[in-house]
Amino acid sequence: MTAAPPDVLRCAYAELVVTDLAASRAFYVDVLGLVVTHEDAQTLYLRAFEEYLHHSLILRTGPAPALAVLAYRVRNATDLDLAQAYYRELGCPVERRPAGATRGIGDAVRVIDPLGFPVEFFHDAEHVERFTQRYDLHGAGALSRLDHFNLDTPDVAAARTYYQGLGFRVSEDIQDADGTLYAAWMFRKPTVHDVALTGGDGPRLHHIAFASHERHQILHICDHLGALRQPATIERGPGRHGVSNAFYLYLRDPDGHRIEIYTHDYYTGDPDNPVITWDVHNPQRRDWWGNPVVPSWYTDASAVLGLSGSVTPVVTRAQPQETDITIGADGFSCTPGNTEFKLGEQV
Ligand code: XXG
Ligand code: FE2
Repeated sequence: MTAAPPDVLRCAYAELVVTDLAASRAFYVDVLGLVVTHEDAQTLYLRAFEEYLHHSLILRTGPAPALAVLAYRVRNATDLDLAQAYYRELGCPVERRPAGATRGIGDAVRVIDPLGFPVEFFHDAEHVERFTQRYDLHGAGALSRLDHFNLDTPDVAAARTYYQGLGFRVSEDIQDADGTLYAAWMFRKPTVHDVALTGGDGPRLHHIAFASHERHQILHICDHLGALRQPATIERGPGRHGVSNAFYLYLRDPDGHRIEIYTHDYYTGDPDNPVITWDVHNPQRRDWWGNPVVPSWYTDASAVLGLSGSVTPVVTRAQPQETDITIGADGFSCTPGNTEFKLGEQV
């Protein structure tokens, strides 16, 4: 590569295709409490309480559930030219989009990245009121901001190399003694991740995650769903992750898109932030308390669309899957008594 990558600030928004906007509104607005910046008959533009850009989530009506785009914000408007040249050199489809092509978003570059995901880079965006101290509007389950994307991709090592080229650093990963990579967590903003790469058939969207400030907000969302008699919306958790140390909850929206609520990971911004590698046999890696991971969490994910809106075919993972392995915290089996989970220097 001779072209320089754009300077990515952070994950910024996702657009999901949903089949019943009223049902989606009931979930994202009435239960999760996201703020509506704008809505029309086809579309909802949502943000969390601390966000001042126009939206961090777009829900658009369509024939079948899918991911339409993942968007990263770049530092300067000039980074869009860099993005265009960078992806052209990679041989990826590239599209320049004028300001307003997406409501609230300025000039942008959209690509199909080498992993097959539809990705947008933008800098300018409309500012709206930041509701940080509008406590009169915060519910008990208030969400503060978008935290990360999680992507299913068949070859995690190749995906890690691609994201490293884009300037992302690894915070944590899951490997086996042969060096097979099962998952990697990568960041631009100084948290554990902006994007997680999960080994699986892909490209598919595993989940998007919103951060809350406190654990009690996550617990309230569980209670709220219980009171609505919708416990099946809760797929996994609440619990404490091993990777990231965050407190978590995974929900499935009315179309099956997976949404994580996430809080209390750690600062990663120093240049020598240590990488933590977990052995795939460590039963605490995905749940610190050793609770089972439901099989659907490993198998289910959302289809992704190409730039023209057609569904992208999925490539099967050829390497071993976590679900094939004897793992304690995945609900399939356990290796009791095996305390030798250390890989290299790491926990
Ligand atoms: O955000 C995350 C996750 O990628 O959703 C999953 C942090 C940790 C984990 S894991 O299940 O590996 O603990
Ligand atoms: Fe996550």
